[in-house]
Amino acid sequence: MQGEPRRTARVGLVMGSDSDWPVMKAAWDQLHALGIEAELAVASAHRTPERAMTWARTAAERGLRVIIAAAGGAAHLPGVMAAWTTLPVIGVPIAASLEGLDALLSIAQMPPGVPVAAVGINGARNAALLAAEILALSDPELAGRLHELRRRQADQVAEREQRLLQ
Ligand code: RP5
Repeated sequence: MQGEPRRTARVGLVMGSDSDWPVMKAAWDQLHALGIEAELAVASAHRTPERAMTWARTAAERGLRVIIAAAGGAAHLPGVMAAWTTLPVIGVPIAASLEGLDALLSIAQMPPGVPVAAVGINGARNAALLAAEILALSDPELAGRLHELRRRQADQVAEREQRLLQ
């Protein structure tokens, strides 16, 4: 875990390995671009099960409101998070093996009663945006920033279309 968690962190970003960081940095950067404080941790469902359990069990009392959990291979970490907290958990399948299909299925196929919201393989940025949308339900300023992001995105599509014709 990276130092003391920031007191204002609302999103917890946890990865099964530091090798997931090159993918997950996009989530971290997107959260910060939206002005959302986040907490970063490496905790494996298999290699550090107690650390993973404790991090999830204490997440809500630390002030977190959403968890983004990334893992590759037998990607059990998002499910373990969801088992220990009722905070919403967004799982990011990492393409560490089998082009990420194994991780996607591991994350998506949760038993009824313990949900995890799975984004696409290596879908780090979408995970951050989904976390932001959840927070924006009770944060009108953040909702405004998300609307602005969507507007800019739409403008970029139109600009690219124009370039096709030049
Ligand atoms: C998973 O196994 C991790 O989330 C990572 O995606 C994958 C490989 O981990 P390392 O062997 O690189 O630590 O648990």
